[in-house]
Amino acid sequence: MADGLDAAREWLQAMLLIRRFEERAGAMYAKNKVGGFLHLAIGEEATIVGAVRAMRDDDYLISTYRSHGHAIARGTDPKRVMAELFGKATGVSGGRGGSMHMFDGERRFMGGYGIVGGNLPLAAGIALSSDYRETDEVTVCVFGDGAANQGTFGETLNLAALWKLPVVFMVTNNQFGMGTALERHTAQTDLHKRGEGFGVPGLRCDGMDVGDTYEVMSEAIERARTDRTPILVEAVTYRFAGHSMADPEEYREKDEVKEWREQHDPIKNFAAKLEDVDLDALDEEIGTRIDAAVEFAEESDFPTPESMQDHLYA
Ligand SMILES: Cc1ncc(C[n+]2csc(CCOP(=O)(O)OP(=O)(O)O)c2C)c(N)n1
Repeated sequence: MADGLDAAREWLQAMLLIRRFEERAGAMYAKNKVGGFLHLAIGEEATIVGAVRAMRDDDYLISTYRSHGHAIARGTDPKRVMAELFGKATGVSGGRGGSMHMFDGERRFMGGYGIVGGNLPLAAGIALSSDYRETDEVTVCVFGDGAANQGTFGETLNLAALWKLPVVFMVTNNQFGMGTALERHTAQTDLHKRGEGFGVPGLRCDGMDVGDTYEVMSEAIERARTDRTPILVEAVTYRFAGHSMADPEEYREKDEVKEWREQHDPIKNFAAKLEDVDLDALDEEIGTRIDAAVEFAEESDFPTPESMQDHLYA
C-alpha cells in the first residue's frame, strides 16, 4: 500500500502545483506581464493529473488552449511554462507560443492548440505514426465539450475507428463551451455516448476525483494499447474560473460557482482522504517554486529580433 499512498501524495502535489501556478499566472496577466489570452483550468486539476499519470512516458499527449497544467503534469519545469507566458526565450516554446501553444517534444507533449477541435485530427495523425513505426504507443487527445460539436470530432472518430488507431479521446466536460451551457449546445449531453455511431466505445469518469479519472483513463489507455482501437472518455468536471481572463461570467450564477468550489474542490476533497498530509507545508513549498518560476520568467530575455526567422519552414 505504501506505493499507492506515495502515488496519491504525488497526485495531490501535482494538482496543487497546477492550481497555484494557474492562480499566479492569472495575477501576472492582471499585471500585464502576459500577452494574448489566458485560459485557466482551475477546478479541472483532477482531470489533468488523473489522465497524465495513467500515461507512459512514451505515450503522446495533445491538448487545447487550456494547457499549462498538462505541460506541468507531463514534467515540464514550471519555470519554463511561466517564461512561455511572459513570451521569453527560455519558455518551453521559446517564447513564440504563449499561453495557448505550450509544446514540449522531449516529454511528448505535442502542444496546446488554439483552434477548437483542431487537435483531434492531429492526434489521429500522431497515432497513425505510432502504428506505422510498429510501436505500442498511445495518444491521449484532450478537448472540451464545445469541441465535440466540431466537424473534426466526427471525421476524426470515423477514421480512427476505421484505421484502428490507438487514441484515447478525452472530452473534458466542464459543462460550458465558452459561455454556453452544455444542454444549450448539444442534444446528447452524455458525451461519452457520442462515439457509438462511429464504432468508438465510451467510458465516463468523475473528473473531480483524481483516483476515478486515473482508473478509467488507465483502462482506456490499456484497451487502446492492446486492442488498437480508439476510445472516448468523458471526464465530468467544472471550470471554477471564467472561460478566459476576459470573461465577465454573465452566463452562470455566482452561487453555482461557489457551491462547486466549496463542495467539489478536487484538491481539498482528495487531501481529506489521505492520511498525514500537511497541506499548509505542501502549499508553502509549492509557493516557493512558483516564486522561483516568476523570478526566472522576469529575469529571462525576450527572443532577439535576429532569431525572428528561426523555426520557420517555408
Ligand atoms: C475553430 C474555433 N472556433 C472558435 C474559437 C473560439 N473559442 C475559443 S474557446 C471556445 C469554446 C470551447 O469550449 P470547449 O471546447 O468546451 O472547451 P473549454 O474552453 O470548456 O475548455 C471557442 C468557441 C476557436 N478558438 N476556434
